[in-house]
Amino acid sequence: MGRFHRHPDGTVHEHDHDDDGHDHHDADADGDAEVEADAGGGGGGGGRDVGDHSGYETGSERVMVLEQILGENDRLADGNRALLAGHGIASVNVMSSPGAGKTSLLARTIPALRDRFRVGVVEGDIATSIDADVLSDLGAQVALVNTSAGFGGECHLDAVMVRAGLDRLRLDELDLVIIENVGNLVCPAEFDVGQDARAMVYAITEGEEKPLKYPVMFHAADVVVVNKIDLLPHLRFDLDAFRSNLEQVNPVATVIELSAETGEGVDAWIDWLAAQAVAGRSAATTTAGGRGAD
Ligand SMILES: Nc1nc2c(ncn2[C@@H]2O[C@H](COP(=O)(O)OP(=O)(O)O)[C@@H](O)[C@H]2O)c(=O)[nH]1
Ligand SMILES: [Mg+2]
Repeated sequence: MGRFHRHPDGTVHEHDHDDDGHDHHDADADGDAEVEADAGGGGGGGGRDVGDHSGYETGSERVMVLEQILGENDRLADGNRALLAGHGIASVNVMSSPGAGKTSLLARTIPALRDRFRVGVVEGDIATSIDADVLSDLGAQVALVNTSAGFGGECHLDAVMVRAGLDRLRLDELDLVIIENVGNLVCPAEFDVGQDARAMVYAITEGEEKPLKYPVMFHAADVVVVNKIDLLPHLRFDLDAFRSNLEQVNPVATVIELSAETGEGVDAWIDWLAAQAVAGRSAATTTAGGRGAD
């Protein structure tokens, strides 16, 4: 996950969560991406033209506030993680731009997993219950979190909002919680909500260059679902160029190409999710065994 950092000279950068003490290059030797944050007070771009940041005079203060908000969010996210782990529930945070196909994919996912795992959904939307209604009709427990209702219309879910959703699910009856985040290619990647894994749904209609333009999101993902491949014959889309762009930003993500519309490739996604659920279950068993549970 990206993080804003303020340096003694006033420059501001966004760093990977585990990344520390590095130089200010565009990408580390291990492929980790670093991103110039728009809040930059100095805007040092190593000779690269990163645009004019000189008008942004409140950069340092803004970053301090952001760090405090994110720090508090991380604390609450750890609470969500502990709550879910205590119930033996695995959780996946599904993120994408609006319309990439999150709900369509979940509508295929819930029936496919139903016989093996009890799936709950925290459905994040700025407004309406349209997606929540679609998924509840499939028999899943669904907790709707409208960010416009009491959460200021946020463009992402944070740990507090997800907790509000989890509190409305019967956790004792679940094996896997899928969080459909608010459609946005930037903000959701900044907020840990207590998930075990992050999935990103990317649609080929979005263009090959998106991993380079939105590296924080693509870098944060454990799995990148490449959706809408049924449209390949109709688009001027270069799949190899996309794969290469993704590789630059995130060389380790699992990549699953599929069509939520036709179902092609969806089995690989179901298998990936099932593996998450099994891992969550066995982690809970191990912990319970360690405590000498009967
Ligand atoms: N052709 C095609 N359309 C899709 C696919 N997946 C989703 N869509 C369409 O894309 C639109 C947005 O999908 P939705 O699941 O609501 O996206 P979300 O905003 O990410 O939840 C809808 O019109 C879907 O029917 C796909 O694999 N192929
Ligand atoms: Mg949706």
